Amino acid sequence: ERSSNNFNYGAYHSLEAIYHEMDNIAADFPDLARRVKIGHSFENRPMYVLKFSTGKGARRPAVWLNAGIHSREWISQATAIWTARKIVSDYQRDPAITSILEKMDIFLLPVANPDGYVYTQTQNRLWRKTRSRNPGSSCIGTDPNRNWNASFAGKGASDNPCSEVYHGPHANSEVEVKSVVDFIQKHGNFKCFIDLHSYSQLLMYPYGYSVKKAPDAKELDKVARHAAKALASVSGTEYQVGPTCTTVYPASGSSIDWAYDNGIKFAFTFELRDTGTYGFLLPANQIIPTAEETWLGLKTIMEHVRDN
Ligand code: ING
Ligand code: ZN
Repeated sequence: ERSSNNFNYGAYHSLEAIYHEMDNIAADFPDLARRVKIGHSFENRPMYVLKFSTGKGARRPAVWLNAGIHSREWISQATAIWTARKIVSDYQRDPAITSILEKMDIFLLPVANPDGYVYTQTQNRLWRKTRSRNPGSSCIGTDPNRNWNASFAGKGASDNPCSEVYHGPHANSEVEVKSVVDFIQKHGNFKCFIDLHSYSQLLMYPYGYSVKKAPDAKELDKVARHAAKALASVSGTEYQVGPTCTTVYPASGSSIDWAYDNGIKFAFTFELRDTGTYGFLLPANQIIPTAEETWLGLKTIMEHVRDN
């Protein structure tokens, strides 16, 4: 049974509600969207992606849109599910998304850290990490954005399980990270990886693990500036653009550095609204304005990927 129009995109939702809305989107647009289980979390919750495809050929060039890797950054998961509905609504209406989907598939993971998300809704609103156990420590969880196999355990990550940036016992130790890595590697044709975080209003590209310049830095900077400009055109929200390491701080083992070093050239991280007034506790009345402006940034990047 369908219930497409009762999900309030201007509110924050439970994991179950988000998963149910993903199912509804797929049911409403069976020729365009499919919900795919890519794995499960430490606490055995399913991990679902929406695959958007116009169905012409297997393993087409693809875009990975990642959200909610840090559970407390609720604007990320909320922007992602809004974006899912936007893609199906605008296909064959907006020439930009239509042409993107004529050439590429989009995979969208709205809740990359389901256990953490449930924990922020029930126990501790400001929980960031996974919920995996750490043998020999009473502290819980690993930072899933320090756990990727890209200069693992280097600068800007901690070997202390009690740290908010604990890198975990080894790269891909977190089943949530491993599930994404395995899916992307098995697919083999991803051209773009975008990770949505909050907050600070930044648009960044590799590297975080070093101040070394990415070979494609010039092009990535140009694309990011173009995207930030499009984003700002909606309601004037200003983003700073640059490589992670010098724009925020050094950080090893991150998703976009792994993507970039594994052949996915167009690797970006958005730090969504705001700049600190509300921080992680962004009021729900900013969800739709944030998602609307972010969509223009995402489309600008995907159009560049389409044409390159
Ligand atoms: N910020 C990111 C973090 O993981 C980041 C910054 C982006 C690091 C890209 C590495 C790569 O710390 C938040 N808010 O989580
Ligand atoms: Zn984050």
